[in-house]
Amino acid sequence: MTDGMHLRTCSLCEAMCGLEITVEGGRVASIRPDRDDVWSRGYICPKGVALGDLHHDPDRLRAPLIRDGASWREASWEEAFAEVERRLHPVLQRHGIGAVAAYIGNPTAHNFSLSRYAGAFMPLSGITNLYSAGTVDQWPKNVVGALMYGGIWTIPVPDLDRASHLLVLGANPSASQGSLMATPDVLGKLDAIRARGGKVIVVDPRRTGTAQHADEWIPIRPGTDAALLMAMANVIFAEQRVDLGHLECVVRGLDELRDLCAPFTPEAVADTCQIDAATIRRLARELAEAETGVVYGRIGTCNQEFGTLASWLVEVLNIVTGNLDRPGGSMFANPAIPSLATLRPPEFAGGFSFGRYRSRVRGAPEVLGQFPVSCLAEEIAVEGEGRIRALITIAGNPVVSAPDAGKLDNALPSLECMVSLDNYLNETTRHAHVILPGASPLEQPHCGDMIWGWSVRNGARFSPAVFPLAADRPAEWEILLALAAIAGGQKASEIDTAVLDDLFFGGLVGALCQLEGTRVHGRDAGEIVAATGGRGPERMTDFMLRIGPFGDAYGASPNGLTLDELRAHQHGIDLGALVPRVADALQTEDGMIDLAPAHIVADVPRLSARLERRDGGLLLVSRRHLRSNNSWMHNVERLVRGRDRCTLLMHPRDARDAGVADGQRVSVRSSAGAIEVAVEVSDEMMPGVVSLPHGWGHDRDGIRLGVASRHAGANNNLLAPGELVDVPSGNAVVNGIPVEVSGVDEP
Ligand SMILES: Nc1nc2c(c(=O)[nH]1)N[C@H]1C(S)=C(S)[C@@H](COP(=O)(O)OP(=O)(O)OC[C@H]3O[C@@H](n4cnc5c(=O)[nH]c(N)nc54)[C@H](O)[C@@H]3O)O[C@H]1N2
Ligand SMILES: Nc1nc2c(c(=O)[nH]1)N[C@H]1C(S)=C(S)[C@@H](COP(=O)(O)OP(=O)(O)OC[C@H]3O[C@@H](n4cnc5c(=O)[nH]c(N)nc54)[C@H](O)[C@@H]3O)O[C@H]1N2
Ligand code: SF4
Ligand SMILES: [Mo]
Repeated sequence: MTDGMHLRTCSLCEAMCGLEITVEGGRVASIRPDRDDVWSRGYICPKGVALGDLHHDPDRLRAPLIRDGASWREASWEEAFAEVERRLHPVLQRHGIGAVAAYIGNPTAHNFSLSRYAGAFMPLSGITNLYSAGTVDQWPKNVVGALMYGGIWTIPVPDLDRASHLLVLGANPSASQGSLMATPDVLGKLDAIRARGGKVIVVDPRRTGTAQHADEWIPIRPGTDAALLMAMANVIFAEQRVDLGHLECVVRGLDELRDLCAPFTPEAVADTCQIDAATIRRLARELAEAETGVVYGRIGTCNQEFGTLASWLVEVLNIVTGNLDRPGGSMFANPAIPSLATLRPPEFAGGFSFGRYRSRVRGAPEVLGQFPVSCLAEEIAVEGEGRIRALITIAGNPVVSAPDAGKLDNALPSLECMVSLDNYLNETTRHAHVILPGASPLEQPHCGDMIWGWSVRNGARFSPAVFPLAADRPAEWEILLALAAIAGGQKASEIDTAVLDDLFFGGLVGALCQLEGTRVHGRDAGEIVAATGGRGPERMTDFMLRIGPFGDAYGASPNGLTLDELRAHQHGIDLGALVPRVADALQTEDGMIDLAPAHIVADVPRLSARLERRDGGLLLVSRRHLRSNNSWMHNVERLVRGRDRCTLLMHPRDARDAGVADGQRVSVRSSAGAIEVAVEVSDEMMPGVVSLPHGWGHDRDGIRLGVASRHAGANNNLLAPGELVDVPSGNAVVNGIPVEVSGVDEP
């Protein structure tokens, strides 16, 4: 029944490639690019081809596992939920919901069910102790979006198709395929900028594959992008090049910004950034003079010492050069299906504030409702009132992906209850008491959720599941609802997820019918619910599409989109190039963009102090590889075969100084820990900086990852000190860690 050709969006990364998947005899026979896909037009990468391997992977869990001492037994879903209750309810009775925490991992954002129901899980369960991969990722962007544009997820995107000048900092789309910049074939788009006479510049301590598609590579000392960008702003002010263009009447704080930049002259920052002052001046002038120019910063500018300042200054430079919200500049996408995640949480109705409460052990301030993920280990390990005694992980592998990984690995066994919603028995889930398997990427429908919020064009597409989920298996949204209900105190045997879903959906429709500005404001919620068919994420998608900017608004725009209409367009619907929409995108209290938000400005003295610090030693940064995806795709043979990729890249001069030779095994040590890897001597690194991939270290006992265990690599995050965070966001610093390197065997 599943045999035949299926059109399908790849859900693995933001490129959202359209695929043609051929199934024969119940197995994936081939995966090819869909040349007629309106979005990706035939683009694909090797991971998309591996979706079949993931689906058929014998190690992928298909039934729940319950811990039995040191071993595991497969269980029915009823038994598994009963076991969750048996472990969780005593914690609730003794310590209350405050002793229960959740960790939400990255695949949540790429999963049809999880992305739409993570928002139901939190309020239904009553859990407020939330940790996520967000604080080792884009939390600085969320802080900046909230404070400048009024929305946590209001993050403008480079208009790659029309830009004539692109300055990329700390991003390597040749590996990552773009992040907070959704597009297929980024490199093709960079080439096109140059082909039409434009310029692409990459600022990165490593001469990456992306730099090879640029006009210029500018190496930078890790963690100093904020100083560079401050100096560029300084030049733009000093040379009277500020041009707000059509933003004049929505921007405030220009004078304060000018004063803040004043001390950061190119000469003042040059030594710190290791970029000469003349180059910094030129970078500023070229941006200001470009017909349409845009600055783009990603993980290397977030996961670092000054993540928020750097992310703020990216926006600042786009604004003061008049490039925000203009074609070819930095623009706001207009998603056809607005994500629930983009709705402002009620606790921030009156504007965003920070540090409303503090973490128990280190006193870290809350930022947008979360503590740094590196707090999780100590909140579990340190005894006392308020200790975390139960943890639910959802599509996350923090034992590999989060900083100070060793501490977390040691802390998890002390939990009274740990439940993981995950497809694998891996480094994190091996500590769980119950593992509940999610669907494979091909076993559920797919429809991009929040990713369309930062796509370089507007569009939409829906793909049905390729393989049906076995009849006895709940979908992931049902698992989330059941877990939420158990955490909320309900008995597992009495849970009816259909009722919970109706409650959640009805509540959502009711709230949006009352919210001013929505396309159903003032409408009868009961009628809207009755007019929306299906259940679960499909029903929610239909609703959000219909009330979205291109939707039929339940009859108000009769030619508008519905999910049925979207389904009929199997290759997707193109909704056109981005259009200027700043007034509509802004959700700030006064409808203005504050160039100098107090919470961010308060961190500038820390940057000034950084200019005084001399640090001559080696700094470690991270890197990604096209054939890898954070920690969880190393069990696919076709992606890991070939030479070892978990190597330390090191400049020849540094290798000579450390007395190590290409291919030699070395010890890499930081204040947090030590690992051993092979060194790869390469002048693609700038001197003084070494690079390791993250996501490896599959050498732990008790995991069930046959292929990955044979290509174990070492865990980069054993080296990341948990106390290193970007102050305004609490985001982890995993780039720019001081390390020492020495040989452990003969060269
Ligand atoms: N040193 C260093 N560390 C980093 C980074 C770095 O650049 N350097 N990058 C950081 C970033 S940007 C991120 S996003 C984080 C990622 O951090 P995490 O999200 O914690 O880690 P992942 O490796 O993505 O783990 C994903 C988990 O989800 C499971 N999974 C995959 N698909 C599904 C699914 O469909 N359903 C369910 N239920 N489970 C699924 C996998 O088996 C795996 O256990 O890592 C961060 N860590
Ligand atoms: N193939 C693949 N694709 C992925 C992922 C994956 O693991 N594999 N992960 C996905 C996820 S979760 C994310 S968040 C995105 C991330 O997408 P990107 O942001 O493109 O991430 P990286 O490819 O790690 O590139 C980060 C770059 O920052 C540089 N860098 C490090 N420190 C600094 C610094 O201080 N300053 C500057 N200027 N540069 C610095 C590094 O050398 C590296 O080249 O990728 C996504 N796509
Ligand atoms: S670039 Fe690769 S992983 Fe990303 S969506 Fe396309 S095929 Fe999938
Ligand atoms: Mo990420």
